[in-house]
Amino acid sequence: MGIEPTRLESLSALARKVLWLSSWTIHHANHVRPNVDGLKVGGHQASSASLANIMSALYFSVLRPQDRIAVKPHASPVFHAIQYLFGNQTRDKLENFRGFKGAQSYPSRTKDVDDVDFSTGSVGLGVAQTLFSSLVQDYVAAHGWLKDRREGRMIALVGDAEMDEGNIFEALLEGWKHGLRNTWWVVDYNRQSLDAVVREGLWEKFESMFRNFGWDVVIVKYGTLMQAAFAEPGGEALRRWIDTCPNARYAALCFQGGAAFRKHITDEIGDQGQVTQLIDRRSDEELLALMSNLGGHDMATMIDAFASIDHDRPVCFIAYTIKGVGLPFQGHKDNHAGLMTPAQMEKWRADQRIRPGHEWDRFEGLSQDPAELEAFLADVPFNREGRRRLDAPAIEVPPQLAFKPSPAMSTQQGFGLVLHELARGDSELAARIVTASPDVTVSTNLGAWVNRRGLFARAETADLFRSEKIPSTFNWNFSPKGQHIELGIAEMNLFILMSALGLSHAINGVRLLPIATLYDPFIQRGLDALNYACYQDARFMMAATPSGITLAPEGGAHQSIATPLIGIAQDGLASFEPAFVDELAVIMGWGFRHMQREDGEGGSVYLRLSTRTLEQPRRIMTPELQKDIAEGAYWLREPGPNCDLVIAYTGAVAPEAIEAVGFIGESHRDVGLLAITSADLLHAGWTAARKRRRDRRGVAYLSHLEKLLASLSRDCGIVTVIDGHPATLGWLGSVRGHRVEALGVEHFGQTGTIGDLYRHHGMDANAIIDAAESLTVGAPVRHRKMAV
Ligand SMILES: Cc1ncc(C[n+]2csc(CCOP(=O)(O)OP(=O)(O)O)c2C)c(N)n1
Ligand SMILES: [Mg+2]
Repeated sequence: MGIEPTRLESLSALARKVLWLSSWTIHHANHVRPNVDGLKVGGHQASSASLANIMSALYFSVLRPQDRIAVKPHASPVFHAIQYLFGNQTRDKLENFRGFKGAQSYPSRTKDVDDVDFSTGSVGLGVAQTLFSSLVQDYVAAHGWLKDRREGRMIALVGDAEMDEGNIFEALLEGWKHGLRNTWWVVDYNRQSLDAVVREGLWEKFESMFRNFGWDVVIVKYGTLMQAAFAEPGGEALRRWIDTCPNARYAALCFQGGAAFRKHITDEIGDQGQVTQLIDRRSDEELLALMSNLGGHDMATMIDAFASIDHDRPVCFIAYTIKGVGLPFQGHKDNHAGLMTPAQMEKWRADQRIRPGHEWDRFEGLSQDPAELEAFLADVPFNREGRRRLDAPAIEVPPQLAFKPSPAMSTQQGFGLVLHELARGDSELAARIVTASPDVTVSTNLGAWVNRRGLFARAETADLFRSEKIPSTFNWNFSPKGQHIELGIAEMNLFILMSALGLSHAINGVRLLPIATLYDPFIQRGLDALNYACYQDARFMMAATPSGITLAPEGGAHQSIATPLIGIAQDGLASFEPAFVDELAVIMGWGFRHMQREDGEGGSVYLRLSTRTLEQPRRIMTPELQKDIAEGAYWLREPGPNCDLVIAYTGAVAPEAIEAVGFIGESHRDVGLLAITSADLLHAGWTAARKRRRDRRGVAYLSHLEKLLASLSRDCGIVTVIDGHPATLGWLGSVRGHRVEALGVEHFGQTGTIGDLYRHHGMDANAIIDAAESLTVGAPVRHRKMAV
């Protein structure tokens, strides 16, 4: 091995340039650009410096167009600087780093212009994303869809403190189960976090853990200067001293400089002749350069380390680095938010031979011929095929999804029936669906789908129970053609897998339609990963079931109260809670289309389902009704001309609402019954309509809900009811100024029958009637007789 000297020179020069540009970007944001908020841009300079060399090695030499990378959030300026050198990022956006529409603080797929592969920001998630993206690549390849595209490596640049995030370990376990390949994690082992210096010996724990999971581990500790020094007489003693020096001490000495290193080493190892001479041969500056020459900061060492991998097993590189290397605060434990002062920057600028006013010039201050560097950059493999983001045509979705109806069913059952019907057919839509569940495949009604479509694994395994002819409802055959990915219980993994599957069109150029199933309350376990998946615009559908207190006997641990509010608030996720299965089928069809929209309007879909069996309406699904269901609401009973009361319900409480309307109707003839399939879309539509009117883009434009409520008089009362937090629908009164009584669940935990709990939480028919009476005048309404 060994890299050609001129190539090494160019790479090292570019790495220095990347360090300069990333630091200048941050400096500019703080000291040059007018900063009206007085906010300092912290948390970037030291973290970026730590990775500047490693990232330069990767982007300028090691990476191939098919590789995909998740960059540690605080190394975003390094990423942008590299892209700037490639000509993929503009000076304007760098000057506006962290500003409105400027380069993003953390690399963002959706907001940055420079072809970010994976967004990062919430530490730990980007790391796991690479692992799951590799599994998705295997899935796509096994189904024969990769065609002539080459397999890429999925690479994460990981902070050492980032490794504290539990989701990384959850992902490791899942990767091991699925025979992970083509994944590299490069740990920036600077032994510093945000607040502090990390524990001693962490690398040993990493090493044994990764090896345990079948990973190759490459420890990159010493740079070439160090290696040369170790070969000198006394070099071994120096190496021992470096190896035993505590993290905090090493960091502090890096900050203090060469003289401090000299004093400390001499004091600690005493006069040992050769080692003393080794140190004395070097000036303070040279000694600091030697001691800062950890593997991660040495171009040749990093290139060799990456080139040493000749297999497709996953690899963890533990690259020793110094946080803030090359900057005045290198190694200081407080440096996470550290910034150079203008005076320090001025000195550094002069040292780099960068003329004032030429700070953004791409090759300023480098001794190499600019034309040569330009030619070098033009030939970099990573950038050779132009824009890396791919696309795939949308898969056709039929106007109506079929299912085998029965007179009474739950939405959870209906979900299984719709998928079963798709599984029985041979549509392209069904071929592109890939389901996944965190150990709740059977209990969320995916069984029939899985029986027909099989489980995915790279190697074939038959269901032993089946081959032994032991009766079982489920057929668990694994094969490369399977379409269900069975996960362990960790919900974080489920959502990161959705994030990876849901970006397959952009990463692999192959459209997949991923569906996740899980228990509704456990959305909260994976919420940050769900948010992350939405943030990077991954497209998937999730069916969360059972939900609410409707699974009454299961008790508080499994009851979800807040999820409808999550459904409203989560950006990028359209949430629905149908009551009836024909509605669900409409929503799923709409959902598959929504997941494939590329007009800035598309997104992911959340179906909040229930195990409660309801009598199903017998009706014809007209195009008008379909449209209303997909827009979030329709009148199950139109309000009459003198309507003074509306009952608006969502989901599994439909029977209570219908029953209450029956009683109320005896004395209020024109009462309306509003079926709300999506509080989320209604709210979003209302907000968008107001904005449109304010912007004068449509002065008379009304949202779907505004149109539905248009005929009601101002003094009509609205009772809302949902098996979830009442605030989900409580805002309905603000739309046109109606008084509202919002019913729902605010407290955890009681077990009981559905009847017990609806009574307990005040959302049974009588509670709805009471709420209605409090909003109206007139004769008392007859109530449902209670069993004694
Ligand atoms: C989930 C999450 N929690 C907290 C943070 C805030 N944060 C950003 S960087 C950081 C420390 C990172 O240390 P390390 O991973 O070692 O990276 P370094 O700064 O050393 O490069 C923290 C706590 C975050 N971004 N995400
Ligand atoms: Mg660190």
